[in-house]
Amino acid sequence: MLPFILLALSISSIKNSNAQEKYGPTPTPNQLAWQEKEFYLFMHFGPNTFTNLEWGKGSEDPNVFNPTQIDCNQWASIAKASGAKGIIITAKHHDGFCLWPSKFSTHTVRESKWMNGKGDVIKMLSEACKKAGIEMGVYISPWDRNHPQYGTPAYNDIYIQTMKELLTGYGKFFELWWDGANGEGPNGKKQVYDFKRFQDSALSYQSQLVIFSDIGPHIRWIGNEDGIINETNWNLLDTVGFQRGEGAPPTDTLNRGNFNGKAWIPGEADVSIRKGWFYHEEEDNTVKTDKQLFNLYLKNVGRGGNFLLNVPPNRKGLISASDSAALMNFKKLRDAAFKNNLFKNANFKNVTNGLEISLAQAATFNTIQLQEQIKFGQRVISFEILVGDNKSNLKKIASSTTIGRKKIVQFPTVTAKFIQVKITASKANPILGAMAGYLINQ
Ligand code: FUL
Repeated sequence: MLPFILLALSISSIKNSNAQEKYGPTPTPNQLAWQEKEFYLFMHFGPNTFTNLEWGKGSEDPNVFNPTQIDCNQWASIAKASGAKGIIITAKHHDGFCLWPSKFSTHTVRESKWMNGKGDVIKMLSEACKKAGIEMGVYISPWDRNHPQYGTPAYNDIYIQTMKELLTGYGKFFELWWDGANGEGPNGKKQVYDFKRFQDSALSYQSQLVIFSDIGPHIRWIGNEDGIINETNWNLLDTVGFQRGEGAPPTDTLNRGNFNGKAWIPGEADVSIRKGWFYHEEEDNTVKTDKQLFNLYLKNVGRGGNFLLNVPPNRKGLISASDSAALMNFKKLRDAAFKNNLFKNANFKNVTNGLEISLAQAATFNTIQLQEQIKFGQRVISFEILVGDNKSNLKKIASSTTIGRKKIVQFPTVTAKFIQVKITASKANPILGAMAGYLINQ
């Protein structure tokens, strides 16, 4: 193994980084910017909200879509207040219903009585997000159980036109979300998707987009809908020979990435605040608590991924009070947990196998946050944390694998003056970024 050159620095002083070499696959600037968002909301909304289904059949009467008090400013301001950096909306789910009056479908808001057929949820939401100062993304389901051309080559062109309409008509989106489900259309046929053309077209309309699917190209599914990423999490994935949906890599691989994967494809953890993805009144008692959300945050953002939390608007077209309260309290928990970095004024020293931190006075903590400067690639394989009064009197309190963009490690509360982060295995010289210590009440 190469000798370690550690650039382990306090949050306020990351320097010298440009002198470093890249190792292995590295993120694009768009992927780096995406990682910084950390947390944003998902909103499933459409006919299913009103029919109590999760997968609409596509044959629903468009008139079922009738939110009586829709207020996208409420969605955006709740998202903003919760610290979410954006909202990704199901512009079109598997039932094919378009939340905007698409020219390429006859199953849209235009065919409904809602706002006399003059409504456009995508327009309303894009204006609300702009006003609130958050970003927006779109879920455009390739599977379409309504479109008469589905299952024929013509549908691939229609899907591209549909994307074009959305991606050229409503300002910039940060993310495009492709679901892996591919069932039958109204004529009983399955579609052979031309994902290569879909991808090239989408990026030709908005080059800053990051595209999510089971296998990227930019962001991967984490293999479950529980919001939990594996403790070992490589931002690398081998995608050659795999497909979206049924041909995707095993879920366990998606959950941890590939150690030697050839492409940089970090994980995004999608999970619903409620049991289902769409709003169902009978699931009002399944809203996750602020503590449950915080624990998920530790297991997704704290393991180097992003957190996409689904908060579905109800039949009125509003975020329910219970969901909003959980979000506000989740924000308070995050703020309280990460307010006081106990290593803020510490002395950091790079040593051959890691990093030593000396505090002026002993501190009491139970959480350490580590980061790698991922623009140089992901390198650390495993590490240990030792603490004591001084260097000659150390006790191991934690060990873990991989760091990536962020690793939050928790352990029983200790009081110590001296902390050692010992890198026990690494692919190349580790280049650490910000490091912090916290006492989190749980
Ligand atoms: C799944 C879909 O089939 C669900 O309906 C939902 O949209 C979820 C986020 O992705 O695969």
